[in-house]
Amino acid sequence: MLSKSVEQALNNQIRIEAESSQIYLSMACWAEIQGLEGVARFMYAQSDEERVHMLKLIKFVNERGGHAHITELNAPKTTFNTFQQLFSELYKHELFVSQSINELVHITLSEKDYATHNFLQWYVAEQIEEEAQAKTILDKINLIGDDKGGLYLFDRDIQQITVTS
Ligand code: OFO
Repeated sequence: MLSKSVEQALNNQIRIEAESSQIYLSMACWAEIQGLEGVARFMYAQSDEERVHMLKLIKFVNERGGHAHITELNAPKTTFNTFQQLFSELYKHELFVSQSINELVHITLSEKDYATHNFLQWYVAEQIEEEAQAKTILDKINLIGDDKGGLYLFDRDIQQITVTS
């Protein structure tokens, strides 16, 4: 059984994962209309992945005697100045999500909720991967800068990155 504060914190994370999915969907749309198909595909996959993260939390809350709340979300940004900006925002967003997972883990420990603590370890591991992946991509795009040929190759190469959920 979940305590009220753990339930509330999990519901907050459900909203964050839903917003992450929308943010990456919006990034996918922008990349698609710029003609960078590989980047768009990567972002669509990221968006799907965030929805999986959200659903996992929803199921857990409902199975543990809580009630997962589906709420209104903040609208994501729709345009970006450059691909560097796009990937810099992706990386920053992943750092924010990691921070939020850490706070959630902290709450489960202070509530002595070891079942939820155990469940959240999957998210802790996932965030390590997501941060590393976002950082690798950001480093590459920073090297390329505005070079059109470099961007073309980057768009082709990003399709090789396998998305794990
Ligand atoms: Fe849900 O992991 Fe990215 O944000």
